[in-house]
Amino acid sequence: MNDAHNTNSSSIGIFVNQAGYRPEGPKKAVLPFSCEEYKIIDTDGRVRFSGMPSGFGFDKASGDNVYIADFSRFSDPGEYRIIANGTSSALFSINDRVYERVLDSTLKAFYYQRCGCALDRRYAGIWPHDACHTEKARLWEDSDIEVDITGGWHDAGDFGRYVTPGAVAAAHLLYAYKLFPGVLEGRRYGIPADGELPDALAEVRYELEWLMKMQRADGAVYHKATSALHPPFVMPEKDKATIYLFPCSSMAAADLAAVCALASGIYRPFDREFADRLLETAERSGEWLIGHPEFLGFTNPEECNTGLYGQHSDISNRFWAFTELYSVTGDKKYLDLINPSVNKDFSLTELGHAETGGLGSLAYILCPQPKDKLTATRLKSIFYGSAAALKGLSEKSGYGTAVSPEHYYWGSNMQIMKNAMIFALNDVLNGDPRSRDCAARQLDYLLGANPLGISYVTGTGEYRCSHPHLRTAACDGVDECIPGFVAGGPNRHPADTTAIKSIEHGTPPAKCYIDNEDCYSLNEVAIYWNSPTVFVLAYLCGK
Ligand code: 9MR
Ligand code: ZN
Repeated sequence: MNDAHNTNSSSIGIFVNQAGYRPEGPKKAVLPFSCEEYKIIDTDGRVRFSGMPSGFGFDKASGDNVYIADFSRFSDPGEYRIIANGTSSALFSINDRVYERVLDSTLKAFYYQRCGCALDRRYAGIWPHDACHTEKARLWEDSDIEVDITGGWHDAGDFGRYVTPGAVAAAHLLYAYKLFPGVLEGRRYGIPADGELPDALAEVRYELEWLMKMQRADGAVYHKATSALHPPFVMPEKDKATIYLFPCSSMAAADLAAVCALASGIYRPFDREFADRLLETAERSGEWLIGHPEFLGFTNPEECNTGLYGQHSDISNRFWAFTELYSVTGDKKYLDLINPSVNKDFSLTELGHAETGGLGSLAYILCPQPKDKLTATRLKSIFYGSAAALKGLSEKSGYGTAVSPEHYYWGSNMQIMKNAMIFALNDVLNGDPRSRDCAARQLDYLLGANPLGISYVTGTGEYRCSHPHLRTAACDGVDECIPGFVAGGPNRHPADTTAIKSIEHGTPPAKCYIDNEDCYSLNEVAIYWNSPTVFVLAYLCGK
């Protein structure tokens, strides 16, 4: 077990991005107290820069009056702390490669989530483990029937594998590859190589192979593969509970069709056979969706308590599926299904893990096939409007955080990173240069420039999340936590026993967090919390 550290320690009263800042980029630290002067000192204790913080005022999410130390002018590469009033920031660096390091580690986290294969020391370092969940699964509705669905990524701190969040996480990585040329292509970050494939695509392929196994012969798709109950805290290879394939849902069919269609275009230059298989799978689920226009939701059977990922509608998922299918095939039957749905009432910028209208919009805008130019322009302007609204929100926050104080829910860090994705997309689609700094500021928050001064990414930063709700990390007997995982973050509606007991009533939203492995409603990890983070980092690395 790692040594606990107190995130409210007076030794870290000044909050910075603990991964650091690029020399030429904006640099802001946040102080929850006033002072005449702050100093930046290097590791020899020499003062390298000083300045006067400016008052921001009351920050509602933290309940603090905050002050901003803007040291953007200071650009000397090195390692520093900021000191003022007898308190200090955590150590941070200024160098060109701050984003690249975090990108590699948040990408590698997907490898650590692999199910069905041993994690070898060569790649896993001090966090190896034996192959897990290698048995066949049984159909929930007829347990005599066994199906091979080995592979894919564990969803989160549990060992469940769920189609909708898996498809969305894979899509975030695929779009990062597609939209930021040159960033993911050449990256080798220590996973088993797969021919000529860039590592990031090899990793996503691991998930895609599993996703395709979740398809039934008729194109319907099982919603999830989990044990009936959440497994105890054991290493995955020790979890021998029967895995069930739960009933199909139309969201699963749509998200599978969408991500396979998207992937078929991306993998084609590397591997035609794989691309064909992806496309056939996508079309089979596309046909199933067309033949089953009614919503097929998902509810957990009474005896099952694993993740629900339920929805009340599949309109956004169908929109995403048909736009990706149209984009890759040019088949008019899909276009005819997109046109009516684009005018229905759902968010056209939601980027998953449940609603996927934003992914559909993106597919439509980027689609090389004949399409309605006006619709494409309208969709682009919706991203512009959404980014403008988020910018307005961030200006009301002392930390520049693009989320309203009321919206610190379960997985708030995901919400903040998805909002950062909107900034990035606004830049990509509308060439809005203000978006870059807004996106970077969300990352500053995630990496320590937040009201608790903690980096929410394991392995990054001096004061960082080290006790995530992640079975492998809790049970491997290794002191150092597996790096690269994004914790859920502050949740003003704590929902697990330890969090409910520990978070005092009335705690400001952005402080409703403790670094405790029992707290699944605050401190769990999830693939779809890492994936928007990877996307944003890839965007910034490409700038
Ligand atoms: O991320 C999900 C969050 O939005 C929900 O509020 C929460 C409770 O239903 O579930 C979260 O998802 C969890 C999933 O159900 C099971 N695997 C772990 C996920 C992350 O906590
Ligand atoms: Zn497993």
